Amino acid sequence: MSASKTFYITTPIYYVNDKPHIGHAYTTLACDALARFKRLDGFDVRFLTGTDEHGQKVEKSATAAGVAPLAFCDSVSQNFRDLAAAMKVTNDDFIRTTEPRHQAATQELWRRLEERGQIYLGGYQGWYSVRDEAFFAESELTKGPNGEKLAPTGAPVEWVEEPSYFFRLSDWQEPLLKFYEENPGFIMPASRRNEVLSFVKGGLQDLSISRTSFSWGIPVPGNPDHIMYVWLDALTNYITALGFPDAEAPLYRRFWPSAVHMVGKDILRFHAVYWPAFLMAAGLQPPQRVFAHGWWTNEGQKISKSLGNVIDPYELIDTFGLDQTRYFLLREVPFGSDGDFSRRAMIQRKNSELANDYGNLCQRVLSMIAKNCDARVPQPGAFAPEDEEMLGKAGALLAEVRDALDVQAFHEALDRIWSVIRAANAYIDRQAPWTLRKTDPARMATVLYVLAETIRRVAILTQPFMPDASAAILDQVAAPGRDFAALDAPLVPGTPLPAPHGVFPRHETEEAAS
Ligand code: ME8
Repeated sequence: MSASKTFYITTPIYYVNDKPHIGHAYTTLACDALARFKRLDGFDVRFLTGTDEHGQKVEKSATAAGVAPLAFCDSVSQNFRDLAAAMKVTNDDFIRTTEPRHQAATQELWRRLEERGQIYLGGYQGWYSVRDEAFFAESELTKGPNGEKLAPTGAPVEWVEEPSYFFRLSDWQEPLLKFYEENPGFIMPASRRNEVLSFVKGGLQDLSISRTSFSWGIPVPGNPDHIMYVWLDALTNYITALGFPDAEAPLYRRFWPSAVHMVGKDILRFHAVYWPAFLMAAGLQPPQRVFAHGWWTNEGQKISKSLGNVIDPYELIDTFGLDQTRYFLLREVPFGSDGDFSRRAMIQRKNSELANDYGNLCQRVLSMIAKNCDARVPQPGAFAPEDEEMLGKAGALLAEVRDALDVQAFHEALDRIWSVIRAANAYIDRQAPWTLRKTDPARMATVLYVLAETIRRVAILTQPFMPDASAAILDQVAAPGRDFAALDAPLVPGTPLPAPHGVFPRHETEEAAS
């Protein structure tokens, strides 16, 4: 493995004011698919997720639950950890912002900013939304039905007047614009990049980065009356987890700044404006990419606790299966766009793309081999042009999937894979090995070999998306290796195969039949 091929992927760290839902599951699964893909592709990968535990929102939730903040954080953070495990997420680390390592890193970042003259003490007067943990200018506010002032996100705002430290964000407008210009792939997708560019071009104001009116946060070094603004605290997690401030820390040296931060579009500004500004101001390098994906709705409605339509990821996994859920979330919506969850669409994809297209292909080929080829990898004869064409399509797939995932286009990667699955189903129908069984058994063996080899290649590439089903398929064809280097190690004729079994059950309900 080449040491230069490193890949650092992060999820947002989730607030512990709520239990995990489909939106959190989505971001984490997307990161997991990428991390798995890069590992199979020979990269040295670091994958981080975790929880964001400070701030007024969490403090209020703990008070409402009648529990001390840390005890509250302990239990909700554990829910996020458990969900990651239930989804077979392969994160290497799970960070909590209440850990001592994080307090040390955040205070050190503050000191560096202060040493470089980037922080000054002033007073803050303005509107704050606790739900967004963000300050808003009067001009950004809208009016609610009763004339109350609302943040652009629809969250209520409160007037805050308190002493505060400020970060000289206004100094970073030009350096940020230059950075975006020189790194066109920093903000993805392109539409979001334009949004950020026009925000920054509109002018940046200094940012209030400390609070005094509550205490659940990291103390400001040298002035413990202040705690740090929760976003300065939270963003620092990405370097804490690599061992910052120790510049010699092996993880920091290996993985910074190769980071891809995966976030929802709601928190793009914090990641694409404030975070690189903090880093540059502290003399550190900004990350490689921030990808902002879209927003899920439920059967056409905004997902919210008050509407009672929050989708529980455990329920999805129980009802539809883990691999099916992973597949659906990454296939249904072009990554970056908003998407709607509907049971109908979920069942449709589970039945037509997984059970019919992929599942039936495997089942038809493997049961024919079990019955007619002595349950061994068949011995092929010379390949006909149509065989070469089929194998060629399967052989070209890695490059296509790699290109798609380099720009986080999960839906496109899956679409490419499915075009090969469909081509294989068309090939089997055209070649009709069930007829060849009587007329030309040698040709049947060749056709079945081509199909088994195609299935092997496809299953190696579906591993990042559907790890369990793909592993079961690879077992059933006795694949000699599992990573992408093994794509070039074809099935060995004569190898005994285990008894085939289906891995993509149909979803049998009244809904499915309707
Ligand atoms: O913002 N559709 O945490 P958070 C898609 N702690 N994704 C969704 C979603 C939906 N309906 N709802 C949530 C925070 N998400 C901060 C982050 S990072 C340094 C600090 C996902 O618990 C999406 O990734 O509010 C979104 O950005 C994230 O959850 C917000 O999680």
